[in-house]
Formats: sequence, C-alpha cells, structure tokens
Amino acid sequence: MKCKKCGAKASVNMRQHKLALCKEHYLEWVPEQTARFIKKYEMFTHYEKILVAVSGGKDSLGLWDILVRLGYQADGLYLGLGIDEGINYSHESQRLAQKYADEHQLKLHVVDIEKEYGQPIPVLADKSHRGYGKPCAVCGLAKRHEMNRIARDLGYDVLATGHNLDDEAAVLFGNTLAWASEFLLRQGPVLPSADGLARKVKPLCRFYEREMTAYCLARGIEYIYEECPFAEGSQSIYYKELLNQLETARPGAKLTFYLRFLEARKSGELFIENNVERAHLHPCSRCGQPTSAPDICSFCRMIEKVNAVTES
Ligand code: Q46
Ligand code: ZN
Ligand code: ZN
Repeated sequence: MKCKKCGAKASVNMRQHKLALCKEHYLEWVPEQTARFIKKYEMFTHYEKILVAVSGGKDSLGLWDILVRLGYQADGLYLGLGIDEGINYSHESQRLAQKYADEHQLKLHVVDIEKEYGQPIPVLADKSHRGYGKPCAVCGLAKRHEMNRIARDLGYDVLATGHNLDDEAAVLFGNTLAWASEFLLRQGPVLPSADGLARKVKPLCRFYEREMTAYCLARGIEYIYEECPFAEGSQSIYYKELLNQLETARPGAKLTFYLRFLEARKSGELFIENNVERAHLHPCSRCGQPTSAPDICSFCRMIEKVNAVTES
C-alpha cells in the first residue's frame, strides 16, 4: 500500500477514510485534522489558556503533543489517584506524564488526591460505600471535581480531555441503549461553560483509538500501555468490543454512528430536547463549585462521609 500524498510505502491505512499515509504525512495529517475539528466545533482559540487532563496514556499525551505542535497555550494536569495495586498504575502513569512534560519543557500541574483529601481513590470508594466493589464512580466524581476546581482556580479558559472516537461511540451506545436523554443531550465535542463549570472539549473525538496509538508510536511518545486495573470487565470495554465487531464487518460504522448523532443533535432531531429539564445549579456551600444538590455537592458529601467513618 502506498502513501496517497507522496507514493512512498504507507505505514498507516485508514479504511474508513480510504486513506493510506506514510509516517511523515501521517504526522502532518493528525494535527491538520485536529485543527479542523477545533475550528468546526468552536472549541477554543489561540488566545485562550487550555488545561489538558493528562493521564499518562496515549490519548491524553497525544492530545497534549498535538495542541503544542499547533501552537496552542496548553498546560497539563495530572491527577494522582493512588491506584497502585498490581502494576503500580498511578506511579507509572505519573512518571510518564512528567517525563513527557520535562522533555518538552511544558508545565504539568500535579494534584494528589491522597494529599488533598487524606485518602487515595480506592480507600475513598471503600469508606464512602459508593463503590459497589469498584472505585470507578468515586474516581469519576473526584476527577470531574478536581479538574474543574483546578481549571477555575488557575484561570484556564477550557479543559481538554483525550476522549477518542472509540470512547465516545461506546458512551453513545450505552446512552442510546438506556435512552438516557439528559446524557445524550450533554454528549458532544464541546460542553459550554455554565454557572462556574469550565468549558470542556474533546478535540480527539473523531480519531479512532488505533489512530492515536499510531500517532504516539510515530512521534516516539512513551505512554502507559496498561489500562487502570479497575477498568477490567467494565461495561464500556464490553461496548467497545461489540462496536469493534461491527467495525470489522462494516468499516466506518463507528464514525458514522457518532457523526450522525452529532448532526441529529445539532439540528434538534433527537426528539428529546424539549422534554429534558435542565438542572438548576448553585454553588456548593463548602467548595463553591456548582451543584444541583440541595446544599453541598456530591463530592463534598462523599468526603464528609469518609471523614465520619475514619473518625469513628
Ligand atoms: S474510573 Fe475506574 Fe478509570 Fe478511575 S478507577 Fe480506574 S477504571 S481510572 S477511566
Ligand atoms: Zn507520504
Ligand atoms: Zn463541594
């Protein structure tokens, strides 16, 4: 297979785009496409300060690399979750995030959950009894809370995450199966800022996971290969496997599923827009972040519960 641009031997073949490229042209194509998506979905401008949530994995490090190559003002945020059983996941992912930042002279903010709140994520999950055996619910809550807190406290205009097409299609699939209308309405490449919530963007939402792997390998970016040990057996992995089977039989199916959804959502054809009541947000009386809960936000309530258990 030959590169469509120069005729040299292709190293990446994207069946869904009917496009094969050599390494050099692939490394040009990915940022060009990202710049196009940033513009199309009006994510941010070169004048805005971007905070990239960096986990040490290929998507977030790839995203940071692309944004910096495109000349955006992008700093990183690493959240230390304290998930160190088995493969030393947190320790290794922080090492790789820091390594990338140091090698490219970039600023990486590091927030350690245990230092901030007294316990690592698995213990917070256990003590708050929100885990049902897995710490993912508490982890997601803590990540959202901390990312928004840091973006607000340090004056960033926008928070960027490395969600790729496989992630977005799996979430969309789950939300569609459940007809979770409120989640469907909120799912998109941009979540505008509102009542103290930072704008959230997903510049990689149209890249397949394997395209990000190819990008990081071609750029020589060292990233953590292993998933978080708690991801094993998760619903989202199961949905990804199902969608991969579909993609093998019908190349491009995943992209079409996602893009058609975005079109329908934009033109108000989801038939759910008018039925969803928007939650009224007000500042949490403890941390000041927006919440729809009556007094304090669910994160502060979780921490309060953990502290009560710890003290008793
Ligand atoms: S939520 Fe669950 Fe992830 Fe947190 S505990 Fe690991 S798998 S990192 S995306
Ligand atoms: Zn080429
Ligand atoms: Zn709060």
